[in-house]
Amino acid sequence: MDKADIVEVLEEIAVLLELKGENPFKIRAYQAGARALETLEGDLDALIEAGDLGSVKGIGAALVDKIERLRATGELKFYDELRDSVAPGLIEMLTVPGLGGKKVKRLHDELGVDTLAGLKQACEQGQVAALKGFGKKSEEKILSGIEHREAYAQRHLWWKARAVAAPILAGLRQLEAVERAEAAGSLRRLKETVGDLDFIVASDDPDAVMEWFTSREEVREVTAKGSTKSSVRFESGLQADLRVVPAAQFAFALHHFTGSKEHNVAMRQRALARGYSLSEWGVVLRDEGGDLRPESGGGKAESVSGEQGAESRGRTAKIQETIRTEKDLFAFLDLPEIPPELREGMGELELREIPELVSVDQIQGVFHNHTTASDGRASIGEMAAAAEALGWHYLGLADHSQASFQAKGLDDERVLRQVGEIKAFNASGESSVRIFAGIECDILKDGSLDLEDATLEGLDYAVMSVHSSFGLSEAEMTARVIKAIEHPATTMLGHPTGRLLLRREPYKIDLLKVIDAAIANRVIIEINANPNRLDMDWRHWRRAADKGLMCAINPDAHRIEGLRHFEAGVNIARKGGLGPEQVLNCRDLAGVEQWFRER
Ligand code: DGT
Ligand code: CA
Ligand code: CA
Ligand code: ZN
Repeated sequence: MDKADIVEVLEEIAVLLELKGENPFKIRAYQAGARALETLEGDLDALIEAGDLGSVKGIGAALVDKIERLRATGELKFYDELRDSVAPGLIEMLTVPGLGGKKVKRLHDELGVDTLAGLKQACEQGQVAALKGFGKKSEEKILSGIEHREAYAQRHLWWKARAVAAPILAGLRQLEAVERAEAAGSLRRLKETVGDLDFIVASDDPDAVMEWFTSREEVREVTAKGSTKSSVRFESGLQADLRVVPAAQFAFALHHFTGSKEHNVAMRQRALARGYSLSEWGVVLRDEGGDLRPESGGGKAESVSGEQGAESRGRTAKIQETIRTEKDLFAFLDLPEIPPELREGMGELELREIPELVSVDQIQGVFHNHTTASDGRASIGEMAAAAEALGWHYLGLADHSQASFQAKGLDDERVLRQVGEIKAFNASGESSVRIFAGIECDILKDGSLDLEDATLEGLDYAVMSVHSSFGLSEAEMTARVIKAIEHPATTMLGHPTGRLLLRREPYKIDLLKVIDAAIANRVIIEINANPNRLDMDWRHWRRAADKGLMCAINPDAHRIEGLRHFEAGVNIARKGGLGPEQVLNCRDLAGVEQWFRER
């Protein structure tokens, strides 16, 4: 376990001890230990080796052994037993914003609640507001926290859903019985969150496919098993539907179950206007009144009598035969092949041609990443090596500024020192990747910046972000961010709404005004590609792209593995309709240097 993970365990132990009402000195020992370890300058392994961990101020004797164990094995019996000794409902309550160990303990002791449902009921009955130190406002906040949490629990991050879907799709494609297999639904449309997975398979041996699908090791529960459709639920709560169709229906089924619903409605209307009815089973001439549903045995089409019926049935069969792919289907309705990520029923059927969308292989580097100087876990050299392995030509580092003290943010002096280190690194020839010296500078409550102008001028570029005072009014927050955008040192605006998908709602801000200010000041807005953020949202990019706003895809990596998240950012850029011209990451090194210089 690395240092930062150990810090998290110590912090969690402190919260659990609070929850159990343990001795405050003991609790403080873990909090102090976590702080001491977090700010430790020297090498942890060397300290352990030399037996000197206990001499670090803040790390008491009781913690030395625990830290060493976590470092060596990643496990700690004391921690596991502590977690097991607390009711799971109480641990869940800790995930409600504003509830820490002490408060959860009081709710438990004084109201007897030990589940989220119980807490919700207590809020609804006004019992929480009546508790000393809570009040009406905090009751409302807890209640809305629980309600958001319930809604959140029904969806999953795209990144996690893809990780579950990928091996299933690969497995399906290897089955002998499977002719074609695709993932459909919101996953295929690259939505930021996914409700459930949808797989479409072409096969004439559905039972073999269903048997394989429902007997996967990762399946926790089979909720339906038939020869056309099966559904399963995985450990994480994520569910998946699998539909098996004959090869002749594959394109129709894939298109239908890719959705979105709104897109399907528009497609059906377009088909109707041309005299056809379109469904997941195929397309039929309307005057035939046909129905291709398999369980209806050919349906009403069967009941059409006489020569005319036979003739139109023949024509329908011919159309059906010529449509083997989605591209054929779109062409049949005189449409270009609309990529799944644009199928949201937001006017995509009016497109006469599909604009070029940015793609993963066009990305030449990324800009907003952290190192061990603030809260990242890799050094400059390690990050550069990882970027080189990804085939990139440049990498922007942007550690936190001082106001983000919990992230060990840099003050002016440390920023300038880091600039020196980056210059030396670039000069050393250690890596073919050029490192850009940047900062993720806090936008303070009044819109001023967290570092001196002279410091900001010494950087290649600067990302400005809001990390505090989320509760401002919309007007105040908008003015605050626009003030930062107007500062001459600002190159990019970081995660413009502060949302954490399925965890925290965006703060109030008028993005239309922010977008206009960014364009007027030639400031870039990032797509924060961390799968938890994906901020700015693609819905806003659709409009912003038309107005000419420039974008940067920023993984906000805190470890080398995090750089990979840039792919999630590319997805959102595509969904937002952005082409390579509007994405700074698609420029070569000279192009990026020029942009920074001109800004
Ligand atoms: P999700 O799972 O909530 O993230 O979103 P989707 O889009 O994957 O929705 P899902 O799984 O309920 O259904 C997959 C697709 O099937 C959906 O995008 C469109 C199609 N579909 C499902 N139900 C309906 C419906 O009632 N009408 C129409 N037109 N299409 C539907
Ligand atoms: Ca779905
Ligand atoms: Ca579904
Ligand atoms: Zn940030």
